[in-house]
Amino acid sequence: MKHENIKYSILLDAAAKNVNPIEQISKNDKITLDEAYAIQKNSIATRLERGERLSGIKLGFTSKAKMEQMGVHDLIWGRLTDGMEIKNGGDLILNNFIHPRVEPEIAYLLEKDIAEPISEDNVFDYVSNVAAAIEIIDSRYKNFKFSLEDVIADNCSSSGYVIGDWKDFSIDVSNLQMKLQVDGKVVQSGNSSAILGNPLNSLLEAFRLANQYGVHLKKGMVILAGAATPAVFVKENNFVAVEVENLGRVSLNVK
Ligand code: OOG
Ligand code: MG
Repeated sequence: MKHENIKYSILLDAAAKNVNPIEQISKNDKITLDEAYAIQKNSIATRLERGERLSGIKLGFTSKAKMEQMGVHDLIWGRLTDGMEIKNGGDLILNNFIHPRVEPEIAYLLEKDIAEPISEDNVFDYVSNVAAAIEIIDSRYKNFKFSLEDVIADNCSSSGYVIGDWKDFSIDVSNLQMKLQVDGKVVQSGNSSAILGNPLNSLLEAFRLANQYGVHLKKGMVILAGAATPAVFVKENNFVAVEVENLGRVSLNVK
């Protein structure tokens, strides 16, 4: 890995750890997509060395609404760690975030280590559950602005997630109403079909990417399919809930 890229991976990790945003890489340097993913990997490796554990992966920009909000038009993926998980109904501590946003998502749970390519035919052997979820994204770049390469290097803004009660994977999630509420008011609403036509496509895409990039997905890990609507900034004392038709409700308190 290039010296400069190691430096960026350290800067991004420090920005998250110290809750202090940095300049976009693209302001000074032109990196390739491969370099951006290498920076992400190295940056997250530093977190893992501090004792966090890889808990899954997330996809981003799987809906038009998200692409348009952020001006980025390609599918991206990032790593989740156990340190990012907030229990359902738990607290998001604002001091630990730079400028957090929340978005409504669908999560999947793996019931077996992935040991072969996954398609619609064998996905039922590996995935047991699905749930409503909230993702907390928190760009490590100033003003939440980035290029495609910038956001990939920054682990796709991943910074937290909350999973609702797990439901059976056999539930059809291709066409479900999804609502994001803040303090009891609906602030975004959409449909799960906005996520690559069906969140299941996102799941299959996640398996393909994990395989391509050599990420070992294991039993108990989660996959976030990507938001169905634009994300919303939160502030102190907000109560955030996501409701997905047939999957129920998941929430957090901003403290
Ligand atoms: C990048 C992360 C995108 C999604 O669900 O589309 C994402 C960002 O918007 O900061 O997580
Ligand atoms: Mg997301």
